[in-house]
Amino acid sequence: MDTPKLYSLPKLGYSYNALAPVISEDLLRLHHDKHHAAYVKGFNTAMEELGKARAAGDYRLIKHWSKEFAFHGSGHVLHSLYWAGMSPKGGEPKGELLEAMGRSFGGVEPCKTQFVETTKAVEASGWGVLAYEPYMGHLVVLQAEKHQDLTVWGVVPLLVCDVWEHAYYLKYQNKRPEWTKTFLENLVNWDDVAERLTAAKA
Ligand code: MN3
Repeated sequence: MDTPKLYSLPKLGYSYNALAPVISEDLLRLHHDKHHAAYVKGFNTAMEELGKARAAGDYRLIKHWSKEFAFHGSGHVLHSLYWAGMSPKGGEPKGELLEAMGRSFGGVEPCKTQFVETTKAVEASGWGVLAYEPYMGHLVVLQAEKHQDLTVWGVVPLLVCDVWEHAYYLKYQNKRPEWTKTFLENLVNWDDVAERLTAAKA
């Protein structure tokens, strides 16, 4: 059995003073070297603890470590995108991105305005996110108030199981594990899952 590789703190693509005066050197060092590094550490710890739980067959702390995994994992992914999404030179949207902004928002300025208004509306801590919604092919602006509530950002779902009570209660009542096990043993279209894995890696 392979052990998953550990995550590491990505290096910045520019020097620590390159974004000043918008982001000062002190702030960038603190944010990258301390805050982001803490997410990476937490992500790896959660991954290791989940591995220990699997090895021991002891899932008593699964809720805790799943939440830790989502919280630190999303923090790591979002900060990595954040650093990569900035450049000392700045720039303008062009090509395919420019066209997509036109289709989805009516242009660059409406997109930027919506981004500003959306992030203004984020309660307390959070993120503004410009994202690609693959089902309709739209660009969308989202606010992420609790990034961990959206699992690990950037993962590609391969298989999902509905565990809202409406999905199983008429037959399985409070026996959710029985529903989930039956689902996995009898219902899953593994060919579809495999195709999604291939597509996700392409
Ligand atoms: Mn941060």
